[in-house]
Amino acid sequence: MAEINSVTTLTMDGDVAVITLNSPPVNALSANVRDGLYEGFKQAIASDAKAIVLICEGRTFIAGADITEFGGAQRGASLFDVQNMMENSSKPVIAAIHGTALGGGLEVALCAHYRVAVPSARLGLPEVNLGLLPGAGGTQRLPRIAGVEKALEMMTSGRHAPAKEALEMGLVDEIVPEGQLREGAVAFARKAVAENKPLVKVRENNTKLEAARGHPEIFANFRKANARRFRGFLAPEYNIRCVEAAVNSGAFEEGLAVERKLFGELITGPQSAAQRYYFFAERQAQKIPDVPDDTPARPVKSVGIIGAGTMGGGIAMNFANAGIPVTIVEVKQEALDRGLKVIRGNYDRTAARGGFTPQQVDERMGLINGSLDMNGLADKDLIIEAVFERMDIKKDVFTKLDAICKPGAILATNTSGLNIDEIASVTKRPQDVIGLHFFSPANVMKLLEIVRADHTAKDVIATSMKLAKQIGKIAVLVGVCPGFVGNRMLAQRQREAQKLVLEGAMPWDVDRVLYDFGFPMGPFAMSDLAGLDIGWVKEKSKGETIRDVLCEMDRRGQKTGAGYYDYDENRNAKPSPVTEKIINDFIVKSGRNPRKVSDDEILERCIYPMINEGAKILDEGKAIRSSDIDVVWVNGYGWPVYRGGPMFYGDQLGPDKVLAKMQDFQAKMGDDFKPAPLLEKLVADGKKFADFKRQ
Ligand code: T1G
Repeated sequence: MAEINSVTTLTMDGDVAVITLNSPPVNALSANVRDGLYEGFKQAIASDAKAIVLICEGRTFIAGADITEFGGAQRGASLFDVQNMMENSSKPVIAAIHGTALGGGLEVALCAHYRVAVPSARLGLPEVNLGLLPGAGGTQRLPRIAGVEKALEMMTSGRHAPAKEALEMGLVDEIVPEGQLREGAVAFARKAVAENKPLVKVRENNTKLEAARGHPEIFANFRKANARRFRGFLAPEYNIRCVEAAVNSGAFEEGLAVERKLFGELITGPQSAAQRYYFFAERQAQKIPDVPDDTPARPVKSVGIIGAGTMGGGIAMNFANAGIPVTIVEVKQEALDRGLKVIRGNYDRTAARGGFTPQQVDERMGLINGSLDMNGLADKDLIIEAVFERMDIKKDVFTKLDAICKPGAILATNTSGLNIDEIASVTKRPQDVIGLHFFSPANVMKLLEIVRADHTAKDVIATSMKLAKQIGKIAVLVGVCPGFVGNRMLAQRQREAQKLVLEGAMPWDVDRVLYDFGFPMGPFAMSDLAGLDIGWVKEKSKGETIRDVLCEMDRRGQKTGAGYYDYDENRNAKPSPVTEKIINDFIVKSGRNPRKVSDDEILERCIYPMINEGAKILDEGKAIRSSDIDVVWVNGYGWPVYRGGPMFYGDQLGPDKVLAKMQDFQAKMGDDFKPAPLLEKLVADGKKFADFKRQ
């Protein structure tokens, strides 16, 4: 065995040279790995081996370029030189794939003459999720091997295709048994030599490109079909242009030149910077400084849920989807029946879209039981309360749970902002109480705000963080304060949105500015969707707010065909002259004159107070780091990931600019814009939100 460098070895398995990478955690193509590959292939090609196998130790094959090296000085061997050496090798090169061959990793594998994989392997080009495109020939080689349509779908979705599908699309040449990758790859290599198999260069296979040549509709239709999903993002369009170049340019090198140019534009642009920041932000959020990774978690083999309403039902589905039996407790049979019927309906709709097989639906429904008896929860490992958002009701439920549940059971509340310390105070086991704040629809929304109360035990936190991953959620640990992180910051935006309308901005102006910024929907369209009469009481309504007036006129949102907007029969919204008159009358009646409000002012007044509130949240220790706040907003509130998150956006703007604008607004409009002390301190210290570390 020859050690090429600290992460690469070259061994001979009979007449087959085996280059092995071992660079944890994911064998990313760092400078060291590229050097190892370059030297490894140079030696293997020069050796008397008849074939070469590339394989990786650890959890996975190469999972891409080393993202931490982006933006840094170019060091080490060039990836292109490694790829050219592999492709032009006079000996068959076989890539042996396990785990995830992603991005640059798949691009390296596509320069091998053949690829073998174990059944659990997954392959993909997810660069688009980093605001990028495959920059090592992937945009030119994937369409040649998998076809144009498949390449467009894989490159713009970033999804990881399972080995079986990869075999069907020609990305993999053979599936070898799980746990026998090395043997299988060496055997394949020997067979290639024995059968004098051709040294296939993917770059030379133009058949599938020629089939697409002269069919620009392929691209036009693809763009049209995905316009909504790609809105605001640059990378998907750039990926499409590279595949177009592959089809329309005669030569591989021409297409490669387009790839390099567009890759260069993206990697130096703000969107990729934001999405790369966000990639690490999501992983950082899993790290709790005072709860070490090896903190033992409590077993959660059974779950109880109090309340079969929209939230309770959605929450139950998450656990059933993860194979964990759930008991939902309700007070009345009809409420229970209604809740279980809604769950069934949700599953049936997903099955109708091909998301589940009927058998999978039955399996999941089989894991969800209903009950009217809370005592049935005595032996459950985790109980989640999802009842009406009133403190007295929550306290009553927790008092009962405290008496019923076994020692060591985790008692969680799904409150979206009530004081969890107060809820825990009615139990003799506050250390077992935690907040698990799911977002509606709970079976769909990825975000889970895990709320740490004063006495919550570390193993309860560790268990909840681990469980979140198990049920496919992205968890962020936050502290107890009104509205926690997400809703607390949202309140700032909602307040300003309402105030802007009372000054003359129309609801559709505010919505347009936030929609163009990248949010999926503005606050007023959102209110119309949810219904303006949530929490509105007809008997008590005195036309004191614009919402009151709208509801009194039976303009309660989409469901009544009118709210802030007017809706056509297809629920398409359009600005309403009725609402405009109501608003202007309202402003005049309050003794003010409507004024023209600029788009910039709308954006700044909706976003800057959120960032300012984020600074308060950090200062109070209700979030561990600024990037956690960004993970909450991207996953729970539709903040466009290509802007990183509110705190990242604040850092891009410059905290000094945010402070100056807040001070300007405060001078004009009062203490709603009072700068957070931490914001002032960071500016004084010339620091960014990302620099903030809790002492
Ligand atoms: N570079 C650097 N670090 C990486 C990394 C990468 N590509 N991928 C993962 N890590 C780190 C991660 O930060 C974490 O670190 C640890 O590995 C485990 O990751 C030229 C331009 C592979 C599916 O986009 O999707 O190739 O927090 O917690 O859940 O065309 O990581 O422990 O310190 O996510 O098991 C394209 C990105 C790059 C794949 C594993 N590749 N990675 O998931 O573990 S661009 C990607 C993933 C590129 C070329 C272009 C996932 C995973 P820490 P993890 P996991």
